[in-house]
Amino acid sequence: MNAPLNDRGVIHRYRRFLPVTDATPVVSLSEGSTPLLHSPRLSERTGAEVYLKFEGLNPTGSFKDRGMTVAISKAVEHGARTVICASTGNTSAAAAAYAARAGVQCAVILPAGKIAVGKLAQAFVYGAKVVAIRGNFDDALRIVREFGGVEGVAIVNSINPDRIEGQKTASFEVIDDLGDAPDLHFLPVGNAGNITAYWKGYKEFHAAGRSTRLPRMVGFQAAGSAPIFRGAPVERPETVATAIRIGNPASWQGASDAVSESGGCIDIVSDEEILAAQAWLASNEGIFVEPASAASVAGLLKCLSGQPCSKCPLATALRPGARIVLTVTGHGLKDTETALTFGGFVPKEADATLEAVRAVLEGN
Ligand code: AN7
Repeated sequence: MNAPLNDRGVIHRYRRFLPVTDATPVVSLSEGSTPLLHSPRLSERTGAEVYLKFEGLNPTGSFKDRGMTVAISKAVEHGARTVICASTGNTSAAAAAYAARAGVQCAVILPAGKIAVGKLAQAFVYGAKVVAIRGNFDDALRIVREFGGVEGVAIVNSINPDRIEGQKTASFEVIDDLGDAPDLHFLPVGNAGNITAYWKGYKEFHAAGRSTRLPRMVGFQAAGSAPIFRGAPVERPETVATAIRIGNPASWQGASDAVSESGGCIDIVSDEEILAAQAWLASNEGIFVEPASAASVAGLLKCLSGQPCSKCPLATALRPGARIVLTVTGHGLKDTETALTFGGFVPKEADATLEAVRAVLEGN
């Protein structure tokens, strides 16, 4: 029902694999169908074919839009008048936008002082009610869970299975673009919903005969926020990549299953490695992603430089013809403050003359 002419969103594209019916009002901003960009330099460095799934090109600038179109559509179908989420920023931006589109209220609970400014601006401008708690993401999610039974309120964190359903469409797109699943799939891990969703999507398309194989799933956590890697919740998670500053992931089990079933692993990258990878990707491939997103690239570079984790599946994939996909989850414009601060970027001023400008360009 009601798929307007301009709706090219993930529900429209993959309806048959999603929990929607003719009774579901489709709330979409034409998310998904993001580019799978070939990376010439990473391919050269690995000897394999490396591709970047650039999720920053979704309507609100991150992969969260895929899950949100399904979650909000289902919430509206079930009569919700308010949606609520805890967030490190991107979920709140997506929830606020899709709630606005649906004409329902949105409330977002955020860790105070730890949200990239672009994401905070999105939540406000899309019209959400914003509460910044003196606590971290894990505290915010604990509070949101308590709204579970409230009449007319739908939780749109990834503990809502409709979010995972929508996010699995990214795997479908990778398979549709490559003609098969890749050998390896790298992605950042925070609350672990995305790695859970990708693995579900790969398994479903494989079962449907749309791919001949399954990839090994490799997830990267920030070293200061790495509960799955360390095997225990982290009480005070810290990282410059605020999107994945999470100490007790809701989809921990899903991530563990994805790596054990696929023969992959969870590894860590330091903040320095994350920021270096962010700068490298922007200045070498022309792709500006936020710090959390650069964790997948940092992970690949780390594995290549000879410090892989003990179970690293990369060795088997470093051969001509092997295909490695890295998801870069969010746009660099979300968090320009971090990029400017850590890059030490300040424009050099000059008088408004040719000579003065040339002198600056030549470094005098
Ligand atoms: C850019 O917005 O958790 O492992 O509340 O924004 O599925 O959590 C964001 C997570 C990676 C990690 N990259 O994904 C939130 C939130 C970016 C992100 C992740 C997030 P999950």
